[in-house]
Amino acid sequence: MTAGDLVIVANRLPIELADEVDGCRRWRRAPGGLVSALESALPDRKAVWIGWAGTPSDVASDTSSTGNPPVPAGTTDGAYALIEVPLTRADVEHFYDGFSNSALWPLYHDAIATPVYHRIDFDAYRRVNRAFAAAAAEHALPGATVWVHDYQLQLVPAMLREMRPDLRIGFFLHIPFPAADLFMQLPWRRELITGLVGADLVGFQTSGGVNNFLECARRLLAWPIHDDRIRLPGTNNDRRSCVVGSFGISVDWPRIDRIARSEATVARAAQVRAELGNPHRILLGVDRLDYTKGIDVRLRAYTELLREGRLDPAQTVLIQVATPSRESVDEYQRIRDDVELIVSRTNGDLGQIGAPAIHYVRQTQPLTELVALYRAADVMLVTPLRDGMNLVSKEYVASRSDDDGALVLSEFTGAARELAAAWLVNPHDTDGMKDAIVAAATAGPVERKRRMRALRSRVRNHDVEHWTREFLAALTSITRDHGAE
Ligand code: GDG
Repeated sequence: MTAGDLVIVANRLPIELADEVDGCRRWRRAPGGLVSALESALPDRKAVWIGWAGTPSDVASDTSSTGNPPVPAGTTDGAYALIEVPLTRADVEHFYDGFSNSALWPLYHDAIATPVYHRIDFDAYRRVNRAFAAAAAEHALPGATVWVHDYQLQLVPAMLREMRPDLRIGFFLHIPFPAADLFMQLPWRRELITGLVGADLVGFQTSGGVNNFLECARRLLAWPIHDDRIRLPGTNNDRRSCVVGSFGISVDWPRIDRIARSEATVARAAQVRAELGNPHRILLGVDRLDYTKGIDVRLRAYTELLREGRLDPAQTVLIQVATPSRESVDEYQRIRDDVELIVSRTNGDLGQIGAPAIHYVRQTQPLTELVALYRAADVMLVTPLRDGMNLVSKEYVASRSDDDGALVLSEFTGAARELAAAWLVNPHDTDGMKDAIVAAATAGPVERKRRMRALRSRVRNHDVEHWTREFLAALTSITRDHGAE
């Protein structure tokens, strides 16, 4: 049986089905920061990744009905083993679209959209979390480290602890943890908090998340809390603590830097500019098409600037890449409609034949193309209403090996804590945002360079490998201390 001394548990496996040139569908490595981050920590370890493969088990994994190949047992380079947790269509509807993305996602993002609480959804959440915990219990070697990821799996730490008390368990939340007054809405608030404190270490993106979580733990649990440590009940021998900390995630700097400096990328960036008619200023947005990302507010601000003549439509172009996301959830259909209405109105009113004011691309792009766009963009617009971290802002910075470009960044992202040299904006304040966009678009080369150098130095020294090392080192030292208590 496959077993590891480092077990990653995440909603998705790091693979995806792709149509190859020979017409066959094959599994390939899914690109993504988390995958590269964790790979940098894996070389010396026997690692296992547990997750869902992305297609419901009652439709898909069977080759005869769909033509899909079976999920591979490991990555092609043998870096780690893959264990699939199958989800049915009902699980996807209630656990994933339902409780995870219609209750937790909006609630944890300050209820920007109204969270929907259905008991049938939570039942599925509990059931699926138990299946993930059981898979981790089965595939972890004695005393192994298990690292559980994100809001879809908050019950896993306590469930796994009960099945396998010998394990060292860490949990990291990629999205914000909300203020206690919001969290208290949840009908299953105590169960979720208890689920999380099953871990030895619970990590958040920012100190705000840590403080909110500790406040909820104080209100909901009767256990003593000292500083960042919750003392759980138990006899002297098996008494343990759950430690809480902030660990801001980041990007794979060496990989992005390599792509950004390549001749092909530099040439592609120049080609993009030429194809747009060599405008004076290119503005760029890159986001999943999600209502938390503030795509609509940024497009409205930009349109007003064009209408008022503060930006010249003949000299300015905005590219918005909006990657399709969670399309079966109603709120996502609504934000898509809102964005597309603004794009078509602005282009209808202010664009010219062959020269639209907004280039809107609702398609997933290869990373190489994204990096070329980052290099071509004079101004990067990152304006979420709330975001745990926001990797796009850090990718932009990592791509600018020419020390040029201007980042406009929402204060409500985790990244804003680290990237203070950006033009910081409040996305609820349209006038303030318009002023910041104009300031970034008209800043002189000396100011752009000064700010970009400061941003680059921060991200270079705190890349994703740093994040992985810090989290795993903290987890090891906490559990070593427990042993000594
Ligand atoms: C969650 C939290 C936190 C986007 N479009 C394409 C593409 N992307 C890539 C970006 C970036 C990633 O997706 C998006 O990451 P973000 O951090 O910006 O946002 P979420 O997806 O909401 O991520 C967030 C993150 O988890 C990590 O902890 O920072 O706060 O919400 O890497 O480049 N990649 C490619 N084509 C696209 O079209 N290849």
